[in-house]
Amino acid sequence: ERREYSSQGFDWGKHLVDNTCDAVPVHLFPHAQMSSHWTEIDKGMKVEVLNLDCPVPTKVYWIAQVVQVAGYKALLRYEGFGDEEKCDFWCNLCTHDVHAVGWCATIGKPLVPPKTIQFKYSNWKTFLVQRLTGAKTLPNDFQQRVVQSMNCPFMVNMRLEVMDKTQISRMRIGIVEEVIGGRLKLRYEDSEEPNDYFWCHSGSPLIHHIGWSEKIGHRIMVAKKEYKNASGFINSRADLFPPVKSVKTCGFKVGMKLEAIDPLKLSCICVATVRKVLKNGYLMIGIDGSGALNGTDWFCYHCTSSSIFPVGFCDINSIPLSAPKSHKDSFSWEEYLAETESEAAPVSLFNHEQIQHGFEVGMKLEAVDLMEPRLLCVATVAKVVGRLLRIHFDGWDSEYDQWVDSQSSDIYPVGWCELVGYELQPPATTQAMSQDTASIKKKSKPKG
Ligand code: MLZ
Repeated sequence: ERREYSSQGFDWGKHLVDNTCDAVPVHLFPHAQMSSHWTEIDKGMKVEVLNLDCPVPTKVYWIAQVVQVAGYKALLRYEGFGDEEKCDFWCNLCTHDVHAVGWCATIGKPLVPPKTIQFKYSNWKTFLVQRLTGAKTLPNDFQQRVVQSMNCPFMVNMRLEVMDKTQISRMRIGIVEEVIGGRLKLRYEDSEEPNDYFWCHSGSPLIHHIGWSEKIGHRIMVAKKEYKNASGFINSRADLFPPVKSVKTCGFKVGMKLEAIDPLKLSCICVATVRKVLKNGYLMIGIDGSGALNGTDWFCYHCTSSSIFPVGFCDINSIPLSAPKSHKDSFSWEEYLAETESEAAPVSLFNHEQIQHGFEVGMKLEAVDLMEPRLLCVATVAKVVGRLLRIHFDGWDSEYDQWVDSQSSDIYPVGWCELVGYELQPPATTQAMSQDTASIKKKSKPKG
């Protein structure tokens, strides 16, 4: 069942046209519904779609041509309008009211031309035959594929391990309360607050199967007894989670320096240190000069993570490196390493996998605000550095920007929220912005 949201009157089509922007194509998001089928979708193809310009009380359909594709959405023009664009309309191709050409005939529904242009032809049949000869349409089983692509192996009441948002250096037990489009709404099992949730995608690196922390030697806040037996809930098994690259020997050593995305301020890449080496290639990374006591803000990254980089990465890629406060004015890695008597983690230890992704600066998408992961927002690719993307939230200060991997499961195509029935946060308006800049967010814990 889909929920309907108004998204406060936000109109993706208008936003794209006003800003003369393209959207990131659906097939660039490996975790997104219909991703592997989307290369077949192109402008010029024809579909049968609800006729909104027809004075009858029942649903009738007409043929339309795809003028432009933006994520899941398409700009459509009813056949018969010729070059006239004034009645073009945006439509999510994955909704129930879009079908392959031939669908109406199959189920015995008449095709009815829009009222505005009804006078134009006396023989619509001949006109359509002409227009449809050789035209591409959707695959016949398009609707079934959409339904199938909504499947998610995670179920309500499943127990798993999830990062503790109040103390990111440890895990906690979470219970799946709701699944929307592959995203999970999790409740911390031990939490007493009623509306205390954490949202993430089922492919997120922040969740693991029950038993994972114990296996890799990570901290988890839980009584040993509860950890093993829970009644009424299903303990998640390892095979539900995306496999991580296995590493035979992890060369990272405690004390080695590196550069890392700050998990609490994702617009910054910071000077960081390996604080702990766990099993199976997992590391605890601390941001230098962060000041939190007892390593409560250390963060668990896998050694193959695309969010950690060798010393010099920012410099090579002209990204400002965030140095510890004590070194803000002039930072040099060479001096810093000497001063702290530490060594840089060797470049060979990092993930060098090149990804051909196709994301380009200026393209629009829907992105999770990871500081408040309940929020899915209108966003733009602001920078591309190899496989790394800088995501900007439309209308918000660049302080809110986030560095994410191009294969992150926290970014989605335009129209995704509409497809799965989730609220989309529209761009901040200037008015809302000025209220907000009064309290520009400093480092804070991720919220629900
Ligand atoms: N009002 C909150 C939420 C900001 C959400 C921004 N999303 C891009 C704040 O200002 O912290």
